[in-house]
Amino acid sequence: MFDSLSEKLLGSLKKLRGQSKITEENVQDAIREIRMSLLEADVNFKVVKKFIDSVRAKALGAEVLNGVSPGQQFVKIVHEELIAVLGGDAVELDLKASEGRPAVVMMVGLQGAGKTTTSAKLALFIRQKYKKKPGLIPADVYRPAAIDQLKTLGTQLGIPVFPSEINDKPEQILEKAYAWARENMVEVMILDTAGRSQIDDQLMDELGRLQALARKTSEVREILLVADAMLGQQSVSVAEGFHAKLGLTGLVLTKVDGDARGGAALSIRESTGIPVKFLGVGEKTDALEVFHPDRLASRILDMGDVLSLVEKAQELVDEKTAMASAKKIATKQFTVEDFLAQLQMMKKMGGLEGILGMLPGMGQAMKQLKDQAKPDDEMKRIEAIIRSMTKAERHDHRILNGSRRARIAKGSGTQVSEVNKFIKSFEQSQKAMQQMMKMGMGGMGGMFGGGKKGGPPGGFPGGFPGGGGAGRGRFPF
Ligand SMILES: Nc1nc2c(ncn2[C@@H]2O[C@H](COP(=O)(O)OP(=O)(O)O)[C@@H](O)[C@H]2O)c(=O)[nH]1
Ligand SMILES: [Mg+2]
Repeated sequence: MFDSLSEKLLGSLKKLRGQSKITEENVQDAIREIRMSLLEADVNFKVVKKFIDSVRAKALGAEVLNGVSPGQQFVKIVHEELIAVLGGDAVELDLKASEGRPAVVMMVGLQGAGKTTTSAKLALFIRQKYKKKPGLIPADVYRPAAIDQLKTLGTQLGIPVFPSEINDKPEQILEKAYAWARENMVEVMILDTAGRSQIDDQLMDELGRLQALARKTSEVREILLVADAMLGQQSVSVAEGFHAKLGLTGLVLTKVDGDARGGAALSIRESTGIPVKFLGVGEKTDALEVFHPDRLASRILDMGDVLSLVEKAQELVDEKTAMASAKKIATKQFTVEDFLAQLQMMKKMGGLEGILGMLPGMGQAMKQLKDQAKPDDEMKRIEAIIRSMTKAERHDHRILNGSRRARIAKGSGTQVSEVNKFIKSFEQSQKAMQQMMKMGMGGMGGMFGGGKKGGPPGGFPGGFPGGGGAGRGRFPF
C-alpha cells in the first residue's frame, strides 16, 4: 500500500537529508518532487496544493533545532503535514446505546465497494474490541445473493444474522429487526444496505427513509461510507454525494491492499472533512485495520530514525522549560530540583547512550563512554539521591549538613561519600552552566561540548539543556 508514493517521497527527501546545508534551490527541488509524487499517487490537486503550501510555510518559519540537520527537520515537517492531511488523530466508533435501544451502524456505498464484506469484518471487530454483541441485518433485498452472502459470513463468525426475506421492503426489515435484536440481546445492529453502480436519487431516497426510520427506534450512531480505494480521488465526489444526503460519520476505505497509490486516503479527509475510520486490507474477515493517521504517515515516510531524533530535540528545547532554567541560571537560582528535571528529560531521551546512539557517527564516542563508567547507572544513582532529599534541601543544597547527608545516603541506598560527590558535581555543574550562559552556548551544544572541561566528574554530563536561544538558525529559504 502506498508503495510508489512512499518510494518517491523517500527518494526526494533522502537527497535533502544527506545535505548538511540546505539551499533554497534544493528545497525547491524537493518540494517539486513531492508535488509530483502526490499527483502521481492520484491525490486531489487541491489537496496537493494545500499540502505543499503548508509544508513550504512551515519550513520557512521553522527554527532549526540544535542537534539535527535542516534536512532532517524538513523530513519531520513533511511527516507532520502528512498526518494532518490524513486526519490527525484516529477516530473511534461511537456505539453508545441508550436503554433498550440498540446502536445502529449503517453501511452505505456503491455496489461492489465492499459493504457486505466490511459489515462482517466490523461485526467481528466490535465483538473483539468493544466487547459488544453485534447483529447483522441484510437490507440489500434486490439481490438474493447479497442476503446469503451475509448469512454465510455471519455463520462463519458465529454472529447472528437477521433472517431478512427477499420480498420484504428494507423498512419492514428494519422494524422486524428491532424485535429480533432485543430478543437476541444484540447491542449493535449493523445494517448492510443496497448499492448502485453510481449515486442515484432512488437509492439515496431509500437510504434516507431507512435512516429516518432507524432514528425513530434506535440510536443511529454511525453512517459509514464504504469506498473502494482503487477509485483514487474519484472517491471524493462519491463521498460528497452520500454525505450531502445522509450526513456520514466516517469512511471505510476498502481494497487498500490492491491500491499502491493511496490517492483516496490522502484526498478524502482533507476534501470532505469526513474521517477515515477503517481500512479494508484483504478479503478475509479479519482484514480490517483501524485507521491511524500517524502510523500511516510513518509507514509512507519510512524514516523512523530521523523522526524520533527530531522529536526528541524538540522536546528538549521546549521553550518554556528552556526559558525558565535560563532565567534561573542567570540569577544563580539553579537548584537541585531543576537538576532533577533535566535528569528526567535526559531519561526520556533514552539516557546518554540512547541520545548518542541516535546520532550518526557517534559509535566511537559510545565505545569510549562504555570503557569509562556506565553513565546511565550513574544517572540512576543520582536520581535516587535527589529523591531522598527534602523540598527545602532541593531548593537550597547549602543547608546539607553532615546529618542530612547521612540521612540521604541511607534513604537512597548510597554511601555518604557518594552524596558528597554528587553535591560537589552539582555545584560544578551549576558553575559550568552559568559559564555557558555567559558564553552564549545552550541546548545540545552544552551537552556535548560543555562536559569536557566544565562538567562534573563521574562521566555525568553537566550542562545539560541550558537556555535555548543561541545556536539556532532558520531555514535559508
Ligand atoms: N482485496 C480486497 N477485496 C475486498 C476488500 N473488501 C471487499 N473485497 C472484495 O470486493 C468484492 C465486493 O465486496 P462486497 O462486500 O460484496 O461489496 P458490496 O457490493 O459493497 O456489498 C468481494 O469480492 C470482496 O471479497 C478488501 O479490503 N480487499
Ligand atoms: Mg453487498
